[in-house]
Amino acid sequence: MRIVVLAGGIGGARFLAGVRATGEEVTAVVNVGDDVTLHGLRICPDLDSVMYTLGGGADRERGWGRAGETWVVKEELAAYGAEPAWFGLGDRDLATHLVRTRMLGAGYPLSAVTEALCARWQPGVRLLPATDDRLETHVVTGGRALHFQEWWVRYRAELPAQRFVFVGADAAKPAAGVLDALADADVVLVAPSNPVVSIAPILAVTELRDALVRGTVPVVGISPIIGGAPVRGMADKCLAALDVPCTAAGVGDLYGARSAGGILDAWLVDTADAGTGVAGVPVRAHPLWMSDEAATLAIVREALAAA
Ligand code: FO1
Repeated sequence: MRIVVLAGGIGGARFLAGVRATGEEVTAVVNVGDDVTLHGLRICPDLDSVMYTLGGGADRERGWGRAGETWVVKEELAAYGAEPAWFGLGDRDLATHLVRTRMLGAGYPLSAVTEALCARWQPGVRLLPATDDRLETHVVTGGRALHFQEWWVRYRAELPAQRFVFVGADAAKPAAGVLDALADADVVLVAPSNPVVSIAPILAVTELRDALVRGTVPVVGISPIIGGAPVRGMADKCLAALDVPCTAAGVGDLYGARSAGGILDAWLVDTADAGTGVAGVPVRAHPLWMSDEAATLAIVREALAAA
């Protein structure tokens, strides 16, 4: 069976470990809206979180960056007063950004760069960026726009977001391989990632979203909200900016039923949210805590059954 997963970073990586455990052929279409250029290097947080986590190199509790990381270069940068000091670049992580930046500079698309980096990490799933073009999430707050990373890392998402703008989305095309993967898939899963800053920037790539909506491949979403709270991260602050209720129903409605121009054919909610209704979308309740890979695999099997 061919499974395509739309995913963000930390939650997406944990979910993908369960999808990989099915032993099926898995392609992850990963958010690039978090990507940023800092200190002259192109950094792709969600692609790297998935690659390191599935490749066994991630720092488990941090959720991003490398295990066994050191921060000597970061300290040296700070000694020079080289801004931004609020974004932590680890010494091991830097090698990834140096290789990526050099390959991008040589003209390779991000999809080829990702494939090259994955040759080392062997994540066990195929990683594709949603687009090879520039697409960056900027946050409008207090009448000005901040790059997502500044809002998220420097200000811990404490500044009230009025709007999220996916800069470049209008011109962005699906990355090489994405449309073929969607066309050949037996099922598409929407990972329990942040719906606003991880999944929405993927769906902002118009041809990608159209391929989902107009395709015949069943799309099953897994709720990132359990009992009215995000499993991890700050989805609640992001949803608030869109006036979307921080509930399993709210996110299900945000994605919408395929029959109503949305993307969902089925919606998986936690047992705490059993009875959730989403217009036009069959809902199934199943424990959604990804406490370990076996639990995540059970969630994936339930999603495949829903498909
Ligand atoms: N998150 C932080 O909270 N602080 C950091 O200093 C930080 C550095 C960083 C470096 C590389 C990278 O790939 C991710 C990094 N992140 C950091 C996480 C990142 O901001 C978020 O994980 C994603 O963008 C949100 O999914």
